[in-house]
Amino acid sequence: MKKNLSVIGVPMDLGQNRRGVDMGPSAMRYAGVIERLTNQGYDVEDLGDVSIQNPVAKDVKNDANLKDLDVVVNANKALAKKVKEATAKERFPLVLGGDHSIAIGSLAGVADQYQNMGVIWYDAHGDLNTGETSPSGNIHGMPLAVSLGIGHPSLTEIGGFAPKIKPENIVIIGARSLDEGEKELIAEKGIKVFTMHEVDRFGMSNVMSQALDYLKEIKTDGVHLSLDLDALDPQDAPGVGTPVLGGTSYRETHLAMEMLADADVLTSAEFVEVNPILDVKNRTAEAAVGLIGSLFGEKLL
Ligand code: B3U
Ligand code: MN
Ligand code: MN
Repeated sequence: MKKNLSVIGVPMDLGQNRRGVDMGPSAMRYAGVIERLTNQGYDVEDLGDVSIQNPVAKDVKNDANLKDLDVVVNANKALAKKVKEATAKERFPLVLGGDHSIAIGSLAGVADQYQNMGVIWYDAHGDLNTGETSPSGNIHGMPLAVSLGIGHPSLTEIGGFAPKIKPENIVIIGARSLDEGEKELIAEKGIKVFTMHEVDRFGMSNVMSQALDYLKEIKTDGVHLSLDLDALDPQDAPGVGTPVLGGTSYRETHLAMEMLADADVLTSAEFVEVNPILDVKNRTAEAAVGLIGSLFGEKLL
């Protein structure tokens, strides 16, 4: 793993319905994320937060079933620029959300620098909707489709090129809530998915080994981890906007992070959907920061 990190906060909560996820970056900083990384010997530069234009917009609808499209587009353009700059300076971008719509900007920024990006999407959801298939019109349910070049052009063209990633370069882990249109897209594009069924059946260790082998075959030149805290079971991560029962445990997720650290393949990461208003004593932010610790090499002994 690169020894120089750039931390970028994105206080975005307009990609979904529940207010408060804009405080996610503060909650993770409060839980000590910068100190944890510094203690591991990293050179950490905290770039602060991307500013969100009109942060009080809400459910601004358009014909395309995309809520608050303009604000989401502008924030992602700004984020993509910061991520691209950090990557160009040989730094590892660590993005703190904010709702998952910000993955559009993270991936636009890294994909500018890596031609054959792998993506690990650790999430209860597929985030493979478009305005046409989305049951909610919430853009946080769409970033993976957008990054494949599928969706509204003002989203897919962020950064000036599309697509950002190839379907065969994606591994989804932890899925247990997929909409019909998402299932169709998964089948059509042949996207690799380890649902909770596979996690239960084979165990996290086996699933992560398979995921890492799969990405190795593809010969990726960079790998991005997009970790949605709702992948975890709501008992371990209650502070998320759309909790889904039956998720990965805190320990299983630590193991996944430790295996990623050992594999030493990641070039960027983001932790999203921490909502302190829905949380219990900052438990979800603390879980996120604990996981970040493992991802960046903290050991128990
Ligand atoms: N698939 C649903 C729900 C959802 C997606 N992402 C989250 N929830 N966190 C949708 O609205 O697209
Ligand atoms: Mn998500
Ligand atoms: Mn999710």
